[in-house]
Amino acid sequence: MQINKLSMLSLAMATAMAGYTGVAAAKTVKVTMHAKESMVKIDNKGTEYPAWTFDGGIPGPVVRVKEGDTVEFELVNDNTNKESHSMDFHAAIVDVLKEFAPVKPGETKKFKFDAKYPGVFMYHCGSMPMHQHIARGMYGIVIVDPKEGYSKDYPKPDREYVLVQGQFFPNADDHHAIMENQGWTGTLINGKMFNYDPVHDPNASKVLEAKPGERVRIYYVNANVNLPAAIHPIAGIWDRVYLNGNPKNVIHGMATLQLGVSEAATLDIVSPADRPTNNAIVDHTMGAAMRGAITVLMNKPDADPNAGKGDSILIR
Ligand SMILES: [Cu+2]
Repeated sequence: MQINKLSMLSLAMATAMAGYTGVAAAKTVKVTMHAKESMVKIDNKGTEYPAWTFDGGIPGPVVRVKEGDTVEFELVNDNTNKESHSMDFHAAIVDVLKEFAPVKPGETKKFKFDAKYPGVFMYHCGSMPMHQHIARGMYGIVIVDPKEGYSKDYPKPDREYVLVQGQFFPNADDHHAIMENQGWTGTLINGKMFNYDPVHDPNASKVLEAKPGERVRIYYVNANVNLPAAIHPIAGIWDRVYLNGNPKNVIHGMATLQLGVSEAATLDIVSPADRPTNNAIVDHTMGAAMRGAITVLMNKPDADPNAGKGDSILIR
């Protein structure tokens, strides 16, 4: 993600000169992504897979803006690619035939949209066969922070983490099988099976970390091709769940949140303050959990002070 400070400045100045006060000026945020057809590692032991990606990783880059901002987006389809690709931002209100149209290899497309609603949103490639482009890794998350900022109803979290779930089909070329949900052998969390689960995968080395009693905010996207997800923090309860991540859509005390395909949510958990504990954030759909959808959250006094802060909310 790139932010064009000049554009931000000119808009901010224009707003200031128009006499507005008390409301943060809307910014223009420039985002450029390159479609890349490249090998990626889809598990902790380094198994390689011929992915299609935004910027070379699964998921693509985190796009984070504030409600009211304008996103100026550019998709570069590198001329080394074989496929057309496109961008479908669920945070955008535009024309599917215009802004989201396919971009051929060697071509570039630009469009812009205003982030009108706060929350969390999926993005994905919409080129045909769409299910294959998503299954091979072309998806990611947009976070639109509310313009009002934090409040009693939307408290400031101590840590933030992004979790994007996807289905893994090892036979990447068989798009008929992917459409029929056949041959699905893995669930990717931020691009890897058991990415943050050293309990079930001896090759896993990463976990989510927080200190006891901290409020941990998870931004979750279900980027599965065909299956809903049932998101549950084992040994915990979601203190608050914000449907689609919108602070107005709050539910308290949820054990499990069902997320349909492409659905996203913001989930808060607060661990006991008086002792170290662990949670396992799972897709409670057992076929998904056992294929890789288990994420360990360690709540410990010596948690890395930088984990889940600033720009390090998606752990690669
Ligand atoms: Cu694509």
